Amino acid sequence: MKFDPQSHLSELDKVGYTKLNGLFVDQLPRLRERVEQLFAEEGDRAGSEFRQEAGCRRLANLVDKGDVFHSLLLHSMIEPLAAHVLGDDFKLSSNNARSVPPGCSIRQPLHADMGAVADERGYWVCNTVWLLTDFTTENGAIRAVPGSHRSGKLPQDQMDDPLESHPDETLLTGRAGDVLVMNAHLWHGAVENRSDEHRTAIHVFYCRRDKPQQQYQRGMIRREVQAKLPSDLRLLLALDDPRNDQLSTENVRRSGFLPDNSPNK
Ligand SMILES: O=C(O)CCC(=O)C(=O)O
Repeated sequence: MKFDPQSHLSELDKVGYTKLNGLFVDQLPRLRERVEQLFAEEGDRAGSEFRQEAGCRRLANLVDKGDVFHSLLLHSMIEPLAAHVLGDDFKLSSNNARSVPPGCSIRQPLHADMGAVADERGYWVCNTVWLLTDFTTENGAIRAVPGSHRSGKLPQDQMDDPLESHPDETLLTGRAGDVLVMNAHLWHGAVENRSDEHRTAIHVFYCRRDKPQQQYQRGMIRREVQAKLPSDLRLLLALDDPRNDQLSTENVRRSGFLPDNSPNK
């Protein structure tokens, strides 16, 4: 694998996403095994700590659910790209998985994650999608509108129906083991799965430190798991950050498009 940092940074600036090919191929078997084990263990509850999504399988709070996920959070190739979008002072916002079952006919509306709009300091959300399976033209890959992160607008305010195709949208395909890094203000959303296999990915979602986490890590990760985390991960997760406690405790858990039917709100 050969990476050209400058071309990834330029792509992030210009189109709003970039792909690192084959970055975690070695870790695929362990990650796939753990994700499928969690889907089996959690059954109907899977994803309920955040939001469940009609027609698709989700997992939330992965930092709590295995060391195998921890190595993705501070990857040396990803950190500079996230910092390019967010500035150096960023934290984890959430760590989830999403899997589109074979034949799933439901698509996501175009959205920006958390419904986030860049503010006077600039961008504040950056998502990384770790492909556990190939993303093909048939199996529920992510569509995105290149350059839309620069619009300062949300699709729901600009389109009659964000479920419809956008004239400029393109499909982000890739191979298992690739990582897609997205400026998460980019208008994007996964499409239907017309194949006969699951399409599965892990999301490591970051935000600027002055914003709320999508999922309050200190409140969700069990104390015994927190106690074993090294200092660089504690910092990333904002476990010892009183400002984050304030920002992230009250009714956040915001999705860019999923309704909140959680009993916590
Ligand atoms: O399909 C995926 O893994 C990403 C979907 C997405 O954009 C989201 O759930 O916000």
